[in-house]
Amino acid sequence: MNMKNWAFWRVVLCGFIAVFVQLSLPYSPSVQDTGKRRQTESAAQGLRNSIKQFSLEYHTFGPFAQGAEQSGDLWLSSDSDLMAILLGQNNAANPRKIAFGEWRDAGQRQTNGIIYSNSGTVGPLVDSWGMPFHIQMDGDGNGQVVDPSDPQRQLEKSIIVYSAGPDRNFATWPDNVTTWK
Ligand SMILES: [Ca+2]
Ligand SMILES: [Ca+2]
Repeated sequence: MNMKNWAFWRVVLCGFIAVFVQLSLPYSPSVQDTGKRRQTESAAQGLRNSIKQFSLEYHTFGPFAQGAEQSGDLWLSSDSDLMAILLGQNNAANPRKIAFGEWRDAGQRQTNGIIYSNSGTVGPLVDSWGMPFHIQMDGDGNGQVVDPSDPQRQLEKSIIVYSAGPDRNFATWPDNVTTWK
């Protein structure tokens, strides 16, 4: 092979590599998405465990009930009120001032952690896509909660937590991250 031919094939080869790299690019966000899903799954489980610990300590879901009751069970979101209770910053609801969990600061990206105000006040706990979690608790004590993905069904759970997933929409279930599936 002479030098001219080699130069030609080198250009062709580089072209192939460039096309190949471009074709592979759309796959990298999905790898990133897997990481985000794992973080969200672990935050959802952590949140569920911390509510469980709270109910074992105080033998009630009572403090979470304010304005959240629906057909006997409690439907909440991981808002600032809930997080302040779980972090021991609400003396009326959590008089022993116990922190029932640890969560990272969501930081400037406001994802995967607690969003704090400038003055350091606890805000909502958000998933990897910046949305708070939804939570259901067995407020009527029958050992079941309604399956939010299929309201005709009951789940044999006392606490469930779910994220809206990458599309940030709770109503679209295929991408949602849940503690029971
Ligand atoms: Ca129930
Ligand atoms: Ca969704």
